[in-house]
Amino acid sequence: MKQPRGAALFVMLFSVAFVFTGCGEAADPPQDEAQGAQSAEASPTADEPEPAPPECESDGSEDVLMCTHHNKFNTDKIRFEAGEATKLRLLNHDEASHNVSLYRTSSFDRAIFEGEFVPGGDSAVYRIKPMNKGRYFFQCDIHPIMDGTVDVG
Ligand SMILES: [Cu+2]
Repeated sequence: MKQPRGAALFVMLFSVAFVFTGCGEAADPPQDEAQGAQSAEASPTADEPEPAPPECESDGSEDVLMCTHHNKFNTDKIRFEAGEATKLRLLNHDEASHNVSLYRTSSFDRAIFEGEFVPGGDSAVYRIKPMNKGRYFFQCDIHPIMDGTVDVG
């Protein structure tokens, strides 16, 4: 009785060892498969069509149109006519409020025009007094990373 049991145990241990060895040898290929699956998973999301950006088209009522989307202005360069009043329309396509203020320098410490804040989904027309020729700077005062230059000429 003892010997057959011992043999059976030996066979079991051997099988277990074999199974482990088998797993160890097979460990590399499944990893590659997993990587392949990951990249295959990533491409459908990359191919998904992005929703069209909201429109930013002039209706002819303003001199300069600026739009916001995803907390960015549609432009980082705007231009005014020197010595003439400027109607600047701000179209806010975000949920956050934005404004446009004009500054003398890129340190944004001397505002020469401070635009009212425009709530998300709203728009406003700013009436900016005539400015002298030169380079100025604009920013959204809530999100100073939203900035750019104003060339008056
Ligand atoms: Cu803002």
